Amino acid sequence: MNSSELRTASDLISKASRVVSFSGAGLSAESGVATFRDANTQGVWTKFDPMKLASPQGFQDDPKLVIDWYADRRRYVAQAQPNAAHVALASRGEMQHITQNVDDLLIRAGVDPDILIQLHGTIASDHCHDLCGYEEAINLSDPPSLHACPRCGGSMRPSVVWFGESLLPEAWNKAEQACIECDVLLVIGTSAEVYPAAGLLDLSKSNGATIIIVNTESSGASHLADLELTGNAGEIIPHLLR
Ligand code: BV8
Ligand code: ZN
Repeated sequence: MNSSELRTASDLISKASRVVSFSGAGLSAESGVATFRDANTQGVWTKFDPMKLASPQGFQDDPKLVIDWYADRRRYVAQAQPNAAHVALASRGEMQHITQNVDDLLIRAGVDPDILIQLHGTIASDHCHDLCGYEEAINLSDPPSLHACPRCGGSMRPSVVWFGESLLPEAWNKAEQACIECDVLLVIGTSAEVYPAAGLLDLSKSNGATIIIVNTESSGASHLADLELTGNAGEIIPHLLR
């Protein structure tokens, strides 16, 4: 990435009236939270496929294995710190933030939960898999093991959207609206391979937004980029938003 691209991108953002960020696991990579693509860097889980574990089928097949996997991820997230990209995004109170990430690093960096859209839910709470409506906040540093819903006796599971599950309508509608209305969509650290979330990038482009991508490599969104800045989010985002 050269400095003139950085300047151009920074000018586009400063002149825009409505900037929305759209982030994926790469935003948290420099905080030590493994991405899905190289989830295998998370040691003990090298022999498991996240796509299998993050699914209702995986939970049905081996609920203890799935809950233990989330407990391990929760402990990782608890000891992780927001990186410079999270902090830079949090410094821009006028922006709206859409994330596929289930960690709480943007919130811990100071992003107002009211302007944060967690498309795939949050690892910081559990709810009843039998949908009685019971939910509870989780202590990420001391996560629960597999346990029954205290209200109906069903199974408690993380409040994330698993593969094969629908996204929450409220989050989806808010994200769609933001992508349609924004002038600049700042796409950070996503392979843009997970749908329907990745479809929001095409929607935003077709509604006239300028697409700026920050990623360490090309991605499923590269063909939509007006500008693609190659490098670490933790280094580039603070320059773009200062
Ligand atoms: C659904 C929560 C249907 C769990 C997650 C077409 C339409 C609709 C659905 C589908 C479709 N095609 C296929 C599907 C099914 C599926 C899907 O998309 N599969 C993919 C893999 C092909 N989608 C679903 O199942 C969705 N649900 O469609 O329901 C339905 C309809 C009606 C009725 C019932 C059902 C649900 C998808 C949500 C899944 N849940 N997370 C959990 O986390 O435990 S998704 C999960 O994947 C995470 O959210 C994670 O964020 C995401 C992976 O994507 P990325 O964030 O992009 O991360 P990735 O590792 O891939 O990439 C990281 C990037 O960062 C890389 O590009 C890398 O280069 C870059 N990077 C690394 N370091 C840095 C960096 N960049 C900058 N700086 C760095 N330092
Ligand atoms: Zn219940």
